[in-house]
Amino acid sequence: MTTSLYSPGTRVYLDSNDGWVPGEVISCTRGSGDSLVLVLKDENGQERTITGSGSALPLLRNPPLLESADDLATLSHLNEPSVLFAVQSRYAQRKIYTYSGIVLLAVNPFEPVPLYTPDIVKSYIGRNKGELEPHLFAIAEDAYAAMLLDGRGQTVIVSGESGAGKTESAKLVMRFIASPKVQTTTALQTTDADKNSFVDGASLVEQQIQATNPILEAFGNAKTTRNDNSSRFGKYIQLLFDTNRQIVGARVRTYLLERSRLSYQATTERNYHIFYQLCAGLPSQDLQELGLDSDYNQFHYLNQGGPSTSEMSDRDKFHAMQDALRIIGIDAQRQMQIFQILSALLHLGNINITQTRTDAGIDDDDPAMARAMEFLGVDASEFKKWTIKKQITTRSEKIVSPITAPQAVQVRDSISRFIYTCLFEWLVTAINVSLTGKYGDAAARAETYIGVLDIYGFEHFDKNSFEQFCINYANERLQHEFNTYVFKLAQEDYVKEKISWTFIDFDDNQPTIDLMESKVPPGILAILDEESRLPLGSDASFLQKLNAQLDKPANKAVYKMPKFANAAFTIAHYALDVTYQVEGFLEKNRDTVPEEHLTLLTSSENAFVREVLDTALHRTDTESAEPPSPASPVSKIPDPGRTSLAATTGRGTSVKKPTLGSIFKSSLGTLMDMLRMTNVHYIRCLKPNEHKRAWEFEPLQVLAQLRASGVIETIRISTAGYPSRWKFEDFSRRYLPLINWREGPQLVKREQWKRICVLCLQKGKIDKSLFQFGETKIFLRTGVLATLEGLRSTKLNAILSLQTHMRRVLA
Ligand code: AD9
Ligand code: MG
Repeated sequence: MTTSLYSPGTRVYLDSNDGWVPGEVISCTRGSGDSLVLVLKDENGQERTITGSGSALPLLRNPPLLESADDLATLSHLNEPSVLFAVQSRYAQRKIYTYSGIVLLAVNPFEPVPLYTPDIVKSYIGRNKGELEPHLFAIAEDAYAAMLLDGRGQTVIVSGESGAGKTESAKLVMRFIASPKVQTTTALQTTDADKNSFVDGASLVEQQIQATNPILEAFGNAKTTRNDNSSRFGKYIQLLFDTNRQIVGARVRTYLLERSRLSYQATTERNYHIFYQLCAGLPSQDLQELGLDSDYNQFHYLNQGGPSTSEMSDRDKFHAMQDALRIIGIDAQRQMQIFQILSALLHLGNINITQTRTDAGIDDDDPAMARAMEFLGVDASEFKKWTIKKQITTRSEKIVSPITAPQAVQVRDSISRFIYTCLFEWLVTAINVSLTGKYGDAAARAETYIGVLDIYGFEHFDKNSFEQFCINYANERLQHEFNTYVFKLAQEDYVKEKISWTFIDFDDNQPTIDLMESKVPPGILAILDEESRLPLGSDASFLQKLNAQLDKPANKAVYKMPKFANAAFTIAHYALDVTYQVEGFLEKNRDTVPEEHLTLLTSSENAFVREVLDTALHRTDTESAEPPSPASPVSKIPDPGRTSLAATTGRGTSVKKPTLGSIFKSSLGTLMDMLRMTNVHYIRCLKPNEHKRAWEFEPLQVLAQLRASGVIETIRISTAGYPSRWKFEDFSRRYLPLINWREGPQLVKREQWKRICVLCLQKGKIDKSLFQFGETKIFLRTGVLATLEGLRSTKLNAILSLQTHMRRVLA
């Protein structure tokens, strides 16, 4: 086999320090045993000799036709450099989109690109996926067309690492789907889209749908080291359609907002945008009333990341956000109440907690506390008491004891984080009420939907904690769905074309998922939950239990105790191994606010504060605006999971909170069930460089992402066995030059495509084991297309020189 793969002129990739360089075989001779001696030349003219067999020999490079193919699944040689070079050479031509089978790859251009103009929007409407250049709009149109076809729900899943372009892509997809289909006359903008983003002539519903973005981004996005506008929550938005396939509304579900950011930001990072927007955008009188200042560095919650260097205009964003709030029905008065709560949080963070000899202390007339409590409608002395003391209930009595200053700071911060999360939940609810109609009428009228999932991508930092654990767990689950789906599709093609095939194994990540979420035997989340419920549970004993229960031969491939890191454990993810520091896991999973504080807050004098807490603690979905009764409409559209912060254990204050891990697990479970019911479409965003620089492509960095997202693996799955599939006619037309010039045109005339295919394969001396005929397509094993391409260009060159010769003779 190997001998026939290499001969003088064979195009290959040669290993180099930073990946591969294209090269060519100069000569090929037999070495000892089954080894080959190859003399090679790289594109810089450097020669080298390689002796060996199998994987020691260089990888094969595709013929020029395929090299920058707009669908990687058509590559004849499916190896890493081929995939990488295809994406890279397209990016160099400013083509940021490439198909990879059913997946659209999108490489971030990091500058506005003229790809979303009204004309382009229009051109993709009603067109099939393969007809035009790869594009987000083609995927969106594909989803829309599939929905029209049989009314089935659709989901567009957007994934990729932080800063890769998921949110921008998701917004463009949403805009394409929600834009008036008949006359699309307004430009869709790529960045800074929140300003003037509303499509002219858009209906109220369409405006409301677009209004969700500036609101959710203000409250749920922040500047991180990787992305100035990083989403710190997952989002699934369903655009709802009625029987006439008109948009009637939408519904948003959010997943696990990052809580720690509210009270702590790493260097150069920021808190959620909304706080800076508020300080930059409010008129000075309002600022004064709220005790704010356009110089936000005086706030502990806003100054930990160092001087803010956001490029984005907070003031403009603030006004766009206010417009958006108005569109979803939150009037100026309500907005002011929201701002009051936000200011209260900033003041909370500035409460001065001191350490006396034994316990924590707060001045009775601490001005920050006074302000915060005024806005929250809570009695300052009660607040103070329960911030510097704790109460333990034993069987017979309640014991109150002092705590230390660091503990009191923790209490204070946990309250801020809790209120902020409630406010976020309340906003999501308000958005849903507006998007589905107060009593869910729109949801009731809806017959089908297109969902767009914009979830945080796989993450790994120098230090990884509970947040990364949850994010990566979500990605494992998504990857599993993806594998199963792609594999199923590949099989369906074989069955449909009635060709014989054998089961192809692929890397299944189920063992990793089991390790993370299994109930029996307990996996990591179960062990964490158990430990979190113990009053004396600790991160250290959590780790001990992990090691005791999980570090065993059965888990050898997925669970590791790191050699050099203390207080950490390693999980082998589908993308790569990630080591998690256990510190903080328990605290973050418990996510508790002292019971006494909960009581204070839920009995606040401020009705809006009570409403915010109540919404988040008890119900979060829109249908709850009215209790469902036989008379009230019930949505036919399945719900991708509620995000309620607490189980509904009845009203009152003794709310028993489930852990964050268990909430996340169950909402992911519902989401997966939901995705399984829909037709899925995949967009994988890629980040071409770390510096957010336009048109700079770092091959190794992109390769890592292609590996991590399983793109290469899934091309392999979807094309397992037979990487190339061509319709008889397409194949015939391309390779017609191979066959007799008299017979060819005759066959074409009679449309005997299959016959032409047979003749072409005979001409290429292609072994029977290397192809199969299906009902409408020809299936080719790896390398066949490269052989045929070689023959074709030889033939065409011969014809060309013959023509030149004839012309010269005749002249
Ligand atoms: V995170 O996981 O939420 O941190 P995302 O969502 O993947 O991340 P985002 O969409 O926010 O990344 O994109 C990051 C930045 O890349 C944007 O702020 C834009 O400046 C830039 N970007 C992304 N996509 C496009 C595009 N299609 N055209 C122009 C883009 N710029
Ligand atoms: Mg994002």
